[in-house]
Order: sequence, then C-alpha cells, then structure tokens
Amino acid sequence: MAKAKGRSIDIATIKMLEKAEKEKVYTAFDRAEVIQPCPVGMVGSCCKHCSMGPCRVSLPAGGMETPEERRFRIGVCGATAETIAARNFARMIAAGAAAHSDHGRRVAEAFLAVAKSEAAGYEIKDEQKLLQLALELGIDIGERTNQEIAVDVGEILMKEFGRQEGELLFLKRAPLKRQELWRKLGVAPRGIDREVVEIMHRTHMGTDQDYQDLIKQGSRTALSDGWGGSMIATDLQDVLFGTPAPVLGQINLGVLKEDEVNLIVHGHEPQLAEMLAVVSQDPEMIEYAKSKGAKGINLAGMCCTANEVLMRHGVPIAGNFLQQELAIVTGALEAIVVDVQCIMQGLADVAQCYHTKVITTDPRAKIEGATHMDFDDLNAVETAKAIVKAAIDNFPNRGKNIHIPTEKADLIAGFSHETINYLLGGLYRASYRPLNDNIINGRIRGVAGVVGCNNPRVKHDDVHVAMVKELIKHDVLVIQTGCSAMACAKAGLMVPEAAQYAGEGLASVCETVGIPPVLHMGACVDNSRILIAATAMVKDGGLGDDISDLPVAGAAPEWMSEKAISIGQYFVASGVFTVFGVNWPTLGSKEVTDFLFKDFEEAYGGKWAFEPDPIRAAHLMIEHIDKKRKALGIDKARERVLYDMEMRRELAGA
Ligand code: BF8
Ligand code: SF4
Repeated sequence: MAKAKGRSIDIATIKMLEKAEKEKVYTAFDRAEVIQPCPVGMVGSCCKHCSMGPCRVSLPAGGMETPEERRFRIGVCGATAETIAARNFARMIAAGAAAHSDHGRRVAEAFLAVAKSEAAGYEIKDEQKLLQLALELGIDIGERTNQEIAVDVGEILMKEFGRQEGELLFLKRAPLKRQELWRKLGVAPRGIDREVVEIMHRTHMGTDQDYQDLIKQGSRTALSDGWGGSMIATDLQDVLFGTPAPVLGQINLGVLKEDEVNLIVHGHEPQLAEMLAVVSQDPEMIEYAKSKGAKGINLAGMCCTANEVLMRHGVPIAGNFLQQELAIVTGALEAIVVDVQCIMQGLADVAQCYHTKVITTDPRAKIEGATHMDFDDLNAVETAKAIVKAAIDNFPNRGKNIHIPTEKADLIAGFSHETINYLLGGLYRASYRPLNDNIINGRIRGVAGVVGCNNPRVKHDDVHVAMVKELIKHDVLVIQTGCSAMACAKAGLMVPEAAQYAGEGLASVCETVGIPPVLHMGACVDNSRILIAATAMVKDGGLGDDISDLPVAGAAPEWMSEKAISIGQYFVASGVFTVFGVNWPTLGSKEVTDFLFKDFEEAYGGKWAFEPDPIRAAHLMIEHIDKKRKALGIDKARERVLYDMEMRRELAGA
C-alpha cells in the first residue's frame, strides 16, 4: 500500500497498483525499480555508433579531470565527451522529429485520400480552415469545389516532407524577426525528411565532430518538426476532423464501465480513433454487444489519441502514459487498440494475466504477442467494425477479479488557437488583445506551456501538478498538451472552479472570461498550436516583436520520450525558455550543457534549463517571465495591481 502511494498522486493509479501487486502483475512502475538507469547513458556519455566501441566516456568521480584523465574520456576514434553528448542529443531530436512528422505525413495521406473521395466514411469538417489554409498557400479558390481545393492543399503540404531546397512554407507564420534570425543562423529548415536524414548522416562515425555544429543541425531539425511536421499534422487534422472547440469531458480509469464492452484507443494518429468513435455508436454494433450480454460499447482514449477524440467528440480519457497497463489491470478492458508511439511492449505481458486483447493496427508498429488488425484509411469503416467486433466478442471472457476505480474528473478541453482567439476577443473582434492587455496590466503575469510525458523515475503526475499549481498561484496562465494536460485534468485543474488555486489577478480574468486557469490545447503534435498562439501574442502588439520578447516559458517536468526533446529544442530555437525535469541527457559534457543552458540565449533568445524539483522549476519560469516583463517595461504595472470593484467592472466590460 505504502509502496503504491509513493509511486503516484493519482488515487485510481494507486488502487490499480495495489491490485496489480496482489495479483502479481508487473508494470512499468515495478520494472523501473528493477532496471536502474545506466549512469553513463543517462548523461549522454555512451557512444555505440561503430563497432570499435561502444565507448563509455564518463567523467571521473568528483566531476573534475586532469589532462591525463581526459584520455579516458575520449572514444577509440578520438570522439570527445562533447561530440558524443551532442551526437546523442541530436539523434534524440531526429527520432522525435521523425515520429511527429511521420504522423503528419500519414495524416496528409489520409487527407489526400479523403479529398480525392477515396476514403469512405471521412469528410472534410472545417471548410473555413480549409479555405484559410488554401489562401495562405496561394491556392486558387474561385469557383472550385472544396475537394478540388483540398487536393491542392494536401499535395502542397505533402511536398514539404521531401522538400530539397528553400525553406518550409509555415516558417512564414513566425514573427518576421524570428524568421530573419533563423536565416541568419542557418537553421531555417528545408524538407523535414532531409533534416532528419542529415542528422543521421552527421552523427555517423567520423562525420560531424563539432558539438556546436551538431546542435545547430539539431535546431534545424527540431524546427522542421514544430513549424513543419507537427504543424502540418495539427492543421490537416483540424480541417479533416474539425478544429477543437471547448467541450466538457471526463478523465481517469473511472470512465470504464462495469456493464459495457470497454474499448480503449491508445496512440497518436486520430484517423483510427475518429472511426472507432463513429463505429462504436453504430446501432448494429450496440445490438451485437447486447447479444453478448453487455449493455453497450464504451470507447475511451489513452495518451495523445485520447486528447484528439476528446477535443472533437467528447470521448472520455481513461488515463495518461503510465496508466496504460493499469487499464488492463482493472480486469474490465476487452481490448486496447493501438497505432503508433508511446505504446509499451509491456501491454502484451500484462494482458497475458487478463482477458484483454491488445490489437495493433499500424503496419509500422507491431508487438509480439498482440493481435494485428491492419487499419486501412481506404476501408476505414469496415476495419473499424472488425476491431470493435473483436472487442465485443471478448466481453464474455472477462475474469472474476474486476475492479474499476471510481475516480474520474471533469475537464474542459478544446482550447485551440482559434478558440482562444474567439473566447478572448469575441466573434466580431477575435483577437488576443484581451490576453495581451491583461498581461500588460499585470493581472496575468505571463503564460507557461507545460507539456510532455509521465516517467516512472518520478512520482506519477506529482511533478506536473505541483508545477502547474505553483505557476497559476503566481498568476501565470498555463497552457497544456499531452500527458501533462491529463495529469492536471485529473487533479481538477481544467474546470473554471480551479480559479480558486490561481492568484487574484489570474483568477479575476478566468472568472470574467469563463475559462479555467489551465487550458488544454491538445495532443503533443498540437504543441504547434502553442507556437501559433505565441506568434499571435506578438502580432497583437505591446509585448515586443519576437517570441523571445514575450513573458512566456515552457516545461516538460516528467518527460521521457525523444519527441519531448524535439519539442523542447523547437521551443528553445523559437525563443522560449524551457525547463525539463527527471534527468538531463547531456550532463556528461559541461561544454554541451553550458552551450544549451547559457550560450543559446544569446543566439536564440531562448535556452534550456534542467530542474527536477517542480517548485524550483516553476520559479525559474516565473523569474524568466519577470525578466521579460522588466525588459518590456511592464513590470511596474504588476506592482500597482489591486483589485477594487471598479477594476473588476472594467475587466468585465473589456
Ligand atoms: O506524444 S506526452 S508519453 S503520449 S510523448 Fe507519449 Fe509523452 Fe504522453 Fe503523446 Ni507526447
Ligand atoms: Fe567509440 Fe568513436 Fe565508434 Fe563512438 S564512433 S563507438 S566513440 S569509436
């Protein structure tokens, strides 16, 4: 019991860990105890890029070294700890950018298939966003049909992945000053695939052996993710499936139902989840479920795909990254259907102990021991039906040890850039003006993007929630994506009543506008929405002329994936101060770490920091925000803010 409590702050998670322990089922929480992280790999000091190694180049105990000792700190080829740490870091970026961007590519393929009427069951939902996108891309609209226009949009964006020259089209969305800086620094990305391949080439044995140069290519590649692959994914998903608008949903394992067929969709790309959302409501399928003794079909989401279907359909979320195995431990899960990314192979092991079927659906992501059912966009309805049917057929196989925790929380999701624009500015003058004004007058101190994963190396959800509470307490509006958003939603921070945890200034704005102090912006690819929101703040005026001038900061306090590193690097290269927790993968080289934590600010206006303590990390962010307020000359306004009735009335009328 005490052991489980030390592993998470989430009661549903604790209950399932206790059940797992009783039933001798082992999860990531247990494996993290058995497998201690390799201290050399953890700090980026292990190179296995050729078979003269692998070479471990760890610092001597005590951290300092003599010149004699230094020779123990270089690889057989002579690669230094700096080169090795930078190469490892760059490869993490490449993998993260590749994951997001291959997701974007698959969405573009599905989008094109829909535009060409080849994918029955899908249709373009947001025509307005389609037309805006077409105008932005210089596509002729005239009398053409939406489908004709969509084909052009899809084809132009598809070419972005393989672009050999020039720069990505969406870079033009950034503030002008930022674009110029990227060009000056030589990091304006060409095609996404090209940048990823170039990292793999440069980090091959005996190629780029200058750590600064390696990190530079890391920035270029990360930017091709944030302003490229991820942004294409977000935009095309919005056009195809609808731009998110505020929606009330529920989250945590308590959304599973004892008397229905429980089906969880887990992964990242929304095509599968969208179709499961439709098919699971099909009367014919519900009848079939009833014929097997269930009262209905209960679809829930997990990880980023959950954010996608919650925002667009109100489908409940069963949990975040570290809860995936625990959903099976309830004993009430008929199937967990997965596509790509953040899917633990451990699911297959845990499922052995229960009746749950693990169904893989993507040809790029199979798991030994799981059932593979290819999900085909061109035949989506039929393949989704087959998957739902497999879950229903499994309902009679439930065992006796069923325990669904009762915990679930309400949340409001769907704060896309468009929604924030509209909520703040109103229908006729949609803008970020009121946000900027409230930052300038000091009611809102600044904005923090808190994103990223769970990691069993730290107490589950604890670091996210503690950090976000500290930020809002100090009047920092928090925007979130991914598993971090889910952690805070479970803790009740994504409902308007959460304004009680906010400082007086932020609370007054939240009450007036009717928003929670913590806004859910979507899945991890939707961190691109944060870039657009930051740019909108710059363009609205009064807060400088680049993202690096804004009183904003970013964080991923429980990060674990390479995607998180890519996101962090594109935040930093876009001018945002970004703090990561857990551990830091370049600590094996002081030079590389100093370069990222200090020198970067001079070049990019943004930099990295590492601080595992959530309160201290929050205060690093607040200090940065205050530094930016001072530079903008708006620090004095905050000191004057006292909230009398007149000010509240004025705020209400704003
Ligand atoms: O892309 S936050 S654990 S689910 S990597 Fe994965 Fe991390 Fe969750 Fe989504 Ni993002
Ligand atoms: Fe060792 Fe150099 Fe080969 Fe890396 S590339 S394994 S440092 S010899």
